[in-house]
Amino acid sequence: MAIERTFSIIKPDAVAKNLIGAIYNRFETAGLKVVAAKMVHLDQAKAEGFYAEHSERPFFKALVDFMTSGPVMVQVLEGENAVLRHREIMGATNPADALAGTLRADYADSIDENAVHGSDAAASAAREIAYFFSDEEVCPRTR
Ligand code: RTP
Ligand code: MG
Repeated sequence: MAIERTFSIIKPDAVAKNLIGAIYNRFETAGLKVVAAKMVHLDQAKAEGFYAEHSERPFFKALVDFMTSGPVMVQVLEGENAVLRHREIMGATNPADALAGTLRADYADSIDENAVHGSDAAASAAREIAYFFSDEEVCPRTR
């Protein structure tokens, strides 16, 4: 299986609950290496651009309001089959549907405030990494 990279956000609810370290521990235990990271507080334009694919959905305004409500941690994760592996450890979008032991089952309160984001495909991972990180901010590949 090829080594790939994916994009992750620890959302404002999880940052506010002091869960950054716990969530990083889950990534690392799952074999996902942090190869870039920073804390940012999204403004409305940055959040709207990130979730542009959902701009016509009824939950869009609430999603943007939530994502701008406090700082987030953004990171690039590297590992075998990283996009799918990361989605597996995140769990379903709605924490009520998320498997036990996933990040959303353990740390999310609702579908609107669901703790983490992860890219859903290799193409979106590349786009999302470039939306937040310059080339110099991401560690070069070593393997
Ligand atoms: P994300 O993009 O944040 O990783 O989440 P996801 O792929 O699991 O879900 P997606 O369909 O991309 O939706 C993005 C975010 O919008 C909110 N949402 N609310 N009320 C609803 O029906 C609804 N559906 C989606 C969630 O917060 C979701 O994470
Ligand atoms: Mg999504």
